[in-house]
Amino acid sequence: MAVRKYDHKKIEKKWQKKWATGKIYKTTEGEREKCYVLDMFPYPSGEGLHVGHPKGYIATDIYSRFKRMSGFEVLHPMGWDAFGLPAENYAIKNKTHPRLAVEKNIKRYKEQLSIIGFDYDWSREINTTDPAYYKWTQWIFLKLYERGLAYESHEPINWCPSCQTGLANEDLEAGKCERCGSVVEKRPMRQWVLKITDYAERLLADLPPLNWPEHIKESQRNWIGKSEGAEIDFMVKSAAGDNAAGNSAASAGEKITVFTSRPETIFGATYLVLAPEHNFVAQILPSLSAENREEVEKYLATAQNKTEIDRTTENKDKTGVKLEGLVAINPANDEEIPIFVADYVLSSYGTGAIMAVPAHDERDFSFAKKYGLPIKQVVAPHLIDQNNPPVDGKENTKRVIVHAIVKHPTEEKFIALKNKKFPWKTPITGGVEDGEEIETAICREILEETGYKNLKLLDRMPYVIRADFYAAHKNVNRQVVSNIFLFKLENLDKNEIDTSEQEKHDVIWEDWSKIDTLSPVVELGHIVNWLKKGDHPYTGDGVLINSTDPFNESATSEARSKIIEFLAKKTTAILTTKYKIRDWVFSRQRYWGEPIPMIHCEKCGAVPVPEKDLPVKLPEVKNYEPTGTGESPLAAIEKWVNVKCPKCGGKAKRETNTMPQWAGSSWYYLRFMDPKNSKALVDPAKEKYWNQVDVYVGGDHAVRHLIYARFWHKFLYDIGTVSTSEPFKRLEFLGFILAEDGRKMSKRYGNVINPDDIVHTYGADTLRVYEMFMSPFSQTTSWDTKAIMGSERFVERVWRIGERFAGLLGKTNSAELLISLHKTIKKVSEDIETFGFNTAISSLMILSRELEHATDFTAETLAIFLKLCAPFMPHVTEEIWATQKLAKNSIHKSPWPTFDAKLTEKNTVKIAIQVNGKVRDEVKVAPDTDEKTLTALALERPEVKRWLEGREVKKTVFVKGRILSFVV
Ligand code: ANZ
Ligand code: ZN
Repeated sequence: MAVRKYDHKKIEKKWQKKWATGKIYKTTEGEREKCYVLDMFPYPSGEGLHVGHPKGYIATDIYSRFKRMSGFEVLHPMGWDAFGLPAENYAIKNKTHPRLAVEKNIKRYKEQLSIIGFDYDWSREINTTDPAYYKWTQWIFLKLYERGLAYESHEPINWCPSCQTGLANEDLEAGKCERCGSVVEKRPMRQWVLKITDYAERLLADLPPLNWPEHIKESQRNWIGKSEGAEIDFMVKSAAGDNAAGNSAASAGEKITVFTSRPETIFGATYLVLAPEHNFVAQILPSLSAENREEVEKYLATAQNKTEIDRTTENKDKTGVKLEGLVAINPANDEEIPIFVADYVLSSYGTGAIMAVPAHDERDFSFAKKYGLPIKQVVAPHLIDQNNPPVDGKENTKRVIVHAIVKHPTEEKFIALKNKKFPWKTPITGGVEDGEEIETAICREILEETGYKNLKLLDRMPYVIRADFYAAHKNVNRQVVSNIFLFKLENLDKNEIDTSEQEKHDVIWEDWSKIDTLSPVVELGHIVNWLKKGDHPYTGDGVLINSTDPFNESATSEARSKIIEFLAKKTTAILTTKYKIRDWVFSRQRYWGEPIPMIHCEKCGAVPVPEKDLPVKLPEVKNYEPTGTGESPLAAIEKWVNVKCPKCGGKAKRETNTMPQWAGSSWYYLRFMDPKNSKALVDPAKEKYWNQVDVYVGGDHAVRHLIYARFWHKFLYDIGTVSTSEPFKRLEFLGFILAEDGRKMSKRYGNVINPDDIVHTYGADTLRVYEMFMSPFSQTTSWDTKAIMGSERFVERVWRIGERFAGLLGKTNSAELLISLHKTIKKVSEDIETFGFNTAISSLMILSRELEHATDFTAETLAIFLKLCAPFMPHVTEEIWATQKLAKNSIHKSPWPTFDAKLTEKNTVKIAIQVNGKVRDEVKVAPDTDEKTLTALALERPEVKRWLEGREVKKTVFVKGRILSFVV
């Protein structure tokens, strides 16, 4: 029988048309269990789609087809996020109205999407710029306003000088405008702000049960930035002996409230720091000495020009200036400590003032080193020797001990004491006698144990360690405080060592690189870390030292609240919680956004537009370019701006700021449930039915969109609009497709690959298979046009199997084929469910080879195979389905195959694939798979291909059921 040629163009066009006219993907709310599958909808840019964009869409298409065939009522919609700067800037550049530009771009996107064969129900298409849609975006704003969650503010906000608009914190990347890369300025400006901070705790608390990638949850957590700590008041007074009378007058009785996440470290607070913007700085300025004032003013000016990132980056040089003539009183011990102004403290977090504890905070540590301020350790790491833990009932003895690392005078070596009885090597260690100086003690110890006498002290570890263990030789528990020193020998002159010492250990020179192989002191980790990283403070938990009783020796976790209680008797000190997230700056001074539905009346102030007057439509204008003055272009349209106050009927003006680009996308997934409803945002029954989005797929916006949408969703839950408190049950984050040159695909680089061209040359089915096969879904990979051929061959093989079937009897399956078939059903079902598309495809490839070489198989087997392939290659499978008359209805409406567990449990073996003797891959096959099948299979595997690329296979060695080896 002649095999017809596979003509993807004809087939794909034909079926796309039939599916559309037959409305086979129409979604209705029914009796069946539902499944809501959603892509992060695109904003239709002027550049059109490149091959990277459809990756997520292909995945949801496969998933939704699989779910539909598995008996679910599937909602898989598509729409357009079309407000915002990208559309507006495109329009300005191309001198068309944004509305027209958006219409044109949407048309182009739809064409591009439609030729890939997606199963969207287009009757549910939405567009955020459609007044019928943004009426509800405005409605949500009114509800937020009603409940006090939208307010006006005049605080300085981020202003992008190039985009000419205010921005939210979420719109910044490393202090720059995320869109255009300009350094943002702080500008005081009237704006609308949404109180997302009211939801901070819930946004955090509801994360754990979500089936989202851990790194996305972590980004959300970091953005919310919860910090439990305390606010503590420090009194200010003029420095003793200072006759700056002005200061004492200006500051008498003043107090500075600090926020700290570590109140238990307060005995180590050796100075205070104020953010340059802190009120107290401006207040005290006039009473500073002329010299100091000038210094401070100069400092304030430079700080103003730095971004927050520059100010807070860990390894950046910390700068600051001291307020002369003033001190603060540490309420824990009444010590007088200096006050600094330094820009590593931000005014926007906590209280804008800190107590600096240089011994336990990196930033304070580097600042204190630079300015020569005291560093006082108050927390010691508390280690328990797990090999030698304290024994209950034994006497506890306290000791101060010392460890020394002693370097060779000329070589990269250090001294280790090699024990003669036990297999260990230790640093030089000794106890400090009562009344003895620590340095003296260690020098004595080195001399006694090694005989070396000309020592030079190089450094001392900046903190001591508390360690507990059982000292077997003395039959007591030891609680030690250990001090660590680094010495270098001036020369190798030495004294004779005592025989008692000689019996205990040998003195050996170890290579410096072996420093972490010393044993068995528990402090070793800390020591090595110090030697490798250099001086750094201890920032972890432990036990308190150098504080007062009863706090000394207590665990940091316990000391926190006890110290606050103690402080509260002397000053104001309370435990509190802070969040890093800031309220959402919601105004944009641009044209292309939803008008904020507010009216400003001379008498009544800000008055909301009555609900019945929604939507407030964006007026048609000639000039929509930004004014740059901080006013929206809408302000110039008098006919639109001047209105009557809805409250008093007097003269009033519309709000002319528009909403940010993230408004419409913060609730669109709800509208897909009920896109045409003019009475409500979503019908409650429909909302109940579709409930949460079951799988949400996208590859951007780890923070912004997801946090905004969660915020609005929770708000809508609170006002009874939705019945769930989280919008997206499961999130799959996709890895991007980069250009062949490994860079981002962009017109700018001239490396864009257009999906239309790929569909034209290879067909949509091949494009779909390739994008899913190229790598695990969440992995970022470069496009490789050469590699498409493998997917093309696979699709063609499926076609040939269909054609070949016509020539078979169609009566029997071999036992082995049946096993493979059922295993493949299981594997493909599981893999699609977990987004393991690439492995699903490889198991289909394996099965396809078996079908190609089988002597006979039944129509049922062919039907099952096609169904498994259908979500990946919907066109070619539908065509074979129809020509082989496997059923009347579309394959995409047929039930998903089920597997027989008895068959899937049958054995298969793992075959190692070697290239030049090295195992490069592994495949699972039936135990008696022959060489030919296996070779063909192996040659298709990406790993094997990689090793064979450009080389000639000289020989293959095959051991049945075990190994296939290529020699090249
Ligand atoms: C004393 C202290 C001791 C601190 C210590 C840390 C370690 P998180 O955990 O991120 O919330 N801080 C407070 N307000 C600040 C501001 N406006 N700008 C810069 N730093 C500020 O950080 C809270 C800690 O960061 C606070 O606790 C404070 O330093 C500092 F061993 O106080 B801490
Ligand atoms: Zn910008």
